[in-house]
Amino acid sequence: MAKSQGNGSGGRSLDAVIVGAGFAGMYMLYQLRNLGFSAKVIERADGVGGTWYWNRYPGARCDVESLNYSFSFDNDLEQEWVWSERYSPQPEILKYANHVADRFDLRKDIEFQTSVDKAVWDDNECRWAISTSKGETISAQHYIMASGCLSHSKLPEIPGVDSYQGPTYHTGHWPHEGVDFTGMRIGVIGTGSSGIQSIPELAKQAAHVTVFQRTPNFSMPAGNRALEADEVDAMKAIYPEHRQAARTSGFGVPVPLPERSALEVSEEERNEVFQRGWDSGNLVGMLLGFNDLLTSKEANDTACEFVRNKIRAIVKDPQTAEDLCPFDHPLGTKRPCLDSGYYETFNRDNVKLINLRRTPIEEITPTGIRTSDQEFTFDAIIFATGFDAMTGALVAVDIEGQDGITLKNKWQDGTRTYLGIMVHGFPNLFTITGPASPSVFSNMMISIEQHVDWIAACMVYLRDHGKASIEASQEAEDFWVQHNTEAGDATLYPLANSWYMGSNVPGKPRVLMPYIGGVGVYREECDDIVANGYRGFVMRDAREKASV
Ligand code: FAD
Ligand code: N01
Repeated sequence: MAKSQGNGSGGRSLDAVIVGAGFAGMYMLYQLRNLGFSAKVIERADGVGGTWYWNRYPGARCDVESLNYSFSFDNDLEQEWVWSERYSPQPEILKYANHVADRFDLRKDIEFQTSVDKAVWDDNECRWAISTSKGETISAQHYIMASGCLSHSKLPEIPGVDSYQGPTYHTGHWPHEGVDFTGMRIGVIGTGSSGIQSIPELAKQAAHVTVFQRTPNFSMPAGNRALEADEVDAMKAIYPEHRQAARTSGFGVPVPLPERSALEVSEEERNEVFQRGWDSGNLVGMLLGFNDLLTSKEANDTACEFVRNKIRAIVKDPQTAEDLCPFDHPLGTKRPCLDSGYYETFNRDNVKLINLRRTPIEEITPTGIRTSDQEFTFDAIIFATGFDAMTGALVAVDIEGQDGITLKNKWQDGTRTYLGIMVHGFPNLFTITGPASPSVFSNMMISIEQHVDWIAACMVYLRDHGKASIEASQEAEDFWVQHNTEAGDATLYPLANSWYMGSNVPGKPRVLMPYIGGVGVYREECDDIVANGYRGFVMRDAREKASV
């Protein structure tokens, strides 16, 4: 077992540094420690949980069912933990993350309130020099980014965004003590999942809520409810088979795949299938009603119209209903949402929708928000404006690979990875749920576990074979970039201006970042690559220089 030791420049020397103590970083640490590697997690926050540490806004909860959205790597953990709701709320998921940290004694190897700011690859030593906000530079053979796909929050690019004098809150950085909006007039910018979850709760408390919507989203009722003891027991009895089915599924949740096209059935039958999907309270319930909803615009249009008719039936004011109806993207191509009374909230007297397509925001003022036709005064403004997704947290660290090339520069025209796990020119850098892996197109727990297991096995292989480094070859990376693009181009995803496509960040290259080939197919590919001697990867013996 490699011991943590000095690196000659005052810092420590480790087998691995892991960035982030969300579910990915915690499981990575657990695995590496069990395998005898010296590893430390560096985490900016003062606690574990990642997403569930930061996103504490009212109404925050998962939208993959808790019985699926949980770790499967430890049978006892799986059997002992009891989820209270179908879609458990943020405090319970954070409690689970803390339970995992305590149960496996992870905290002793996590350094909180510390950021990783820079990492430089030394091609002679085959090691990373990783600099932290505490002024330390740690030497590590392996550098593992578990920094999250949705952890780098962003404010809107609106003139005057810093000029508002009242309190502002971003859903991704919610105060730990909560916020009491009683009696306040508040403005909310953003109607993605965070806005859609929080607006109904905010409306119950605040005196008045003005919702600023640029793009209407498709949302379906979550059908959230308390879980019955017998259904939890029933799941626990079949967990091994259930998890295995999830690992080989398309989206990381075992659901039957449809065989028919939406266009080959009568309108009546189609609407019956959509109604079942709508009632299922399942994120992919409607999308998996037919086999062509993500590939045929004509088929997808029928599902869009079904949802729009639901919105029209729920929202009483016809203009508000029409403004809430999405027309600019196919269903599912922006992340679909599950809600608890979102559309109904617009029937309340204290909620008003502002359609920014008609009256855009011109500026944020010291007292509120001014659109092209009105000035609003608020006691607080909430930014539900999302994240620089997939790449934001990765390139926020100044990562310098071979020949001084930075990850940021390498990706300036679009993300390039092999399997979303490694990047050519950056040996021994692993990205958990990185770009071009199924990641956000899946139940993330399944994808996190698969990546962590793959990386851990790879590190064992290197150790057992006396290898100092592993790197994706240029050819393998080119192949995977092309494959990822082709998989995306066969779907409707490129039609939307979504964070999947990088469209929410000005200047970000327009590339479908996550891999849509499916969790099961992707896992097979990863396993096949290993079975074929790590096809597409180049390894170096200690101190051996190799041209890759
Ligand atoms: P994160 O949980 O994002 O953790 C990354 C950690 O890295 C953070 O704690 C961050 O502080 C730290 N970090 C980043 N950069 C640095 C640095 N330079 N130095 C130090 N620390 C750093 N997915 C699902 O599958 N189902 C769901 O229902 C679901 N719900 C979600 C709800 C919300 C509100 C959001 C925002 C996301 C949701 N997701 C969901 C996606 C979710 O992000 C993943 O499921 C999962 O929690 C990601 O875990 P992670 O460990 O990979 O990353
Ligand atoms: O962020 P988003 P999010 N002016 O990017 C608007 C996961 N998640 O935090 O669409 C006006 O989806 C922007 O408008 P537009 C999930 O994967 C899950 O809500 O760009 N508006 C959009 O409406 C999710 O997809 C859950 O036109 C501006 C909104 O802000 C991901 O995290 C809950 C604007 C941002 O929506 C991100 O969700 C929460 C501007 N200048 C999050 N800039 C679950 O339910 C941005 N917007 C499990």
